[in-house]
Amino acid sequence: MNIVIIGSGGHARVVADILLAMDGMNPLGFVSGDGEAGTPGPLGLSILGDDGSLDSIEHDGVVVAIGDNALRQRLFEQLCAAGENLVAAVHPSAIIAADVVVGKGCMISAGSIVNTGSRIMDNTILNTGSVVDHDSNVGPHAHIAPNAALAGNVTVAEAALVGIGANVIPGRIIGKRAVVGAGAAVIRDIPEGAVAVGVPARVVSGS
Ligand code: JB3
Repeated sequence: MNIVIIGSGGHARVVADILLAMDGMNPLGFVSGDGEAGTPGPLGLSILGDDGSLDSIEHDGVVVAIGDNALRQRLFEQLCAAGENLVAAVHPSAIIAADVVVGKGCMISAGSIVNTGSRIMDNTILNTGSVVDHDSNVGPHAHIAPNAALAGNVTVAEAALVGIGANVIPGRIIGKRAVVGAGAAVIRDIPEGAVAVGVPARVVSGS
């Protein structure tokens, strides 16, 4: 499949590398918010143009490869409405139980583990080395950052961010658009829109 990568920053480069490692995926290049068409990009791929140029590029699918959850959600929804095929980029080294549901447009990076009974909803990022243990739900447009770990039966709601190296004990709920800071240890539910940091994690704003 010929795939256009939406975005051209660091995250897009990681997604490009994943697509190159996958069987049957052929990344064509990047569609950028700020780059000039034809600009040489990383991994031998070029900037193909801006969002307006997508229609003129022959392709089979797209991946929105932008870290910011709100921007990634907006572009994902626009592209879905335009009839685009949002494909998942899943690194071959990720370990994903056979019954796990992976939604459209997800990025699952190298070394991630997703255990049985879990659901990874549309347009989520499971970043490098992250762990989603059994029966957990990661909502649409969420981001589990590198080396963050969710224990069993955790829910991460829509567009929430679990920061790098954070841990969440079994059964906790991270609310919509909440942010869990780097290295935090979540032992209580985190409300919608809240920012929680520390060990144990305490809400510092938004509730
Ligand atoms: O922490 C890790 C491992 N990765 C971070 C990732 C999750 O998020 C990374 O370190 C960065 O902090 C961040 O990566 P990202 O999203 O690549 O950030 P940045 O380098 O700022 O790139 C944002 C990209 O979004 C740029 O290429 C912009 O051109 C692009 N962009 C912004 N608005 C857009 C638009 N692209 C398109 N096509 N359309 C837009 O409207």
